[in-house]
Amino acid sequence: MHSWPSPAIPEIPGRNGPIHIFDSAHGEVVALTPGPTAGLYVCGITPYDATHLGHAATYVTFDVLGRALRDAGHDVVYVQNVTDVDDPLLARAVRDGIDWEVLADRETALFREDMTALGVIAPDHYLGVTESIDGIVATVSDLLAAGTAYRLEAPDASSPDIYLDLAQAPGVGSVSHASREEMLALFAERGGDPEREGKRDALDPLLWRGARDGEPSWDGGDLGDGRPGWHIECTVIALANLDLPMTVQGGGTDLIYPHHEMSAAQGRLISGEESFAQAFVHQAMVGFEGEKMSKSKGNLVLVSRLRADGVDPMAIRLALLDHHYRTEWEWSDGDLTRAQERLGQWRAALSRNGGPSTDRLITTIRARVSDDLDTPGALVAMDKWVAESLSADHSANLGGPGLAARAIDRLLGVRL
Ligand code: 5CA
Ligand code: ZN
Repeated sequence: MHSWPSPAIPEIPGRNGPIHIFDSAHGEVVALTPGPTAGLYVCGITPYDATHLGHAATYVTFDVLGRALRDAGHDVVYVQNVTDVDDPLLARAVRDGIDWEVLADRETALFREDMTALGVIAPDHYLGVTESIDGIVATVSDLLAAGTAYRLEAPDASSPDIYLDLAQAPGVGSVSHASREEMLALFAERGGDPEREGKRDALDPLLWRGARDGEPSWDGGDLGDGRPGWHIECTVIALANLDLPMTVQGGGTDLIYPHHEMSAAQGRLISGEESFAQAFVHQAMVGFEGEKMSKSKGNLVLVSRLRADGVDPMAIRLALLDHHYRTEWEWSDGDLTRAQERLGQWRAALSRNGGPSTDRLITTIRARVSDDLDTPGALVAMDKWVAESLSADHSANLGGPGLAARAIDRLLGVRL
C-alpha cells in the first residue's frame, strides 16, 4: 500500500551518540545498539475513525525516535502495518451501513494526509493485512504442520478457526510481565476470546478465523476460507521486512498485552530467534474529558478536524512534543494555545537578521532526545535560544536562525 511523501531531513553539523530509551520488557532505560541499520516496527491504525490525537502522539513519538536514530548515524528501516480487516472495523462498517473496504480506504487516506501535515517520516514498508494474506496463510500452515497450532470447529463457520498452542511458545510473559489474572482480564478486554469452548488454553490467540456469512474471507488453501487473527498480522509483516531482533517494536501502552506479547511470542516461535525486539517502547495513553481517547468511546479530537478549523499542524506537533511520551495526559484547548504562542515566538526569532550561536542549542537538543526522548526538555532549550535571540541584537551571526531552524526540523520534525 502506498504510504505518504516523506519530508526532507535537513543536514546539520555533528551527530548524536547512542539513544537511550525505556524498554517496557526490561522495565528500565536501555541504550539502543542497532549496528548500521536500525529496524523499527510501529503498530499502525485500524482504519475506522482516524486520526485522533492519541494516534498522532504515538506516531510523532516514533518519528522523533527514527530521527534520533538517523542523527546517531544509523540507517532506519521503518515498517508499519494497517489493520485493514478486523472485528472493530467490520462492526463499524455494519453500524454505519458502509462497505468495509470503502471505510478502510477512506480512513487510511485521511491518516496519510494527517501524517504528511504533521511532518511524520513515511514508513519504508507500509502494509495492509489484506495485502499480507499469502504470508499469513503460509505461516499458519507451517505452525499447523509443526503441531504448534490447532484447528477448532465453529458451528457458524464454513471452515475451522485456528489457534496457536501458546504453551509451546517460549518466553510468554517476557514483554508484559503480567500475571495470569491480568492476562485473562486484558485478553478479554482487547479483542481476545478467553471463554471460547474447546481451546487448549483460554489465552491461546486466534491465528485464522474460518469464514462466516457476511464477513470478508480469503482462500486459505488447506486452512480453508477465512481471515487472519490480529496478532499474527504484525508478526508476519515484521518477519517479512526486518531482521530479528528488530531494534524497537513500538505502539501505545494499550498494546503491551496481549498484542505485543503475542506478536513477539509468535515471532520467536516461528523464527527460532531468542528475541523479537531489542526494546519494546510504548507511548502513554492520551485522554480527553476524563477517559482514554478511543474510537470505541467516541471521545475523539481528530487531527483532520483541527486542520479543517485552520490550526497549523506544526502547532499540533508542538503541543504533542510538549508531553513526555511516558506520561499520560489529557488534551485540552490550553495545549493548543500554548503551542501556538510558542510557535509564534520561535518564528519571530527565526525571522530576525541573525541569532545567537546554535552550538549549545544543538548539543542540548541532542542530549535531551537521546535521554529517553525528553522532547519537553528539547523545547525548553529552543525557548531559551529564542529568548536570547529576541532580547538582544545578534546581527553579527547571520547563520544562527537558519541553523536553528534546520536543527529543530531535523531532530524534532517541526518546520518553522
Ligand atoms: N491496528 C492496531 C495495532 S496493530 C491498533 O491498535 N490500531 S489503533 O488504531 O487502535 O491504534 C493505532 C496506534 O495508536 C496504536 O499504536 C495504539 O497503541 C495507539 N493509540 C490508540 N489510542 C491511543 C491513545 N489514546 N493515546 C496514545 N496512543 C494511542
Ligand atoms: Zn500491531
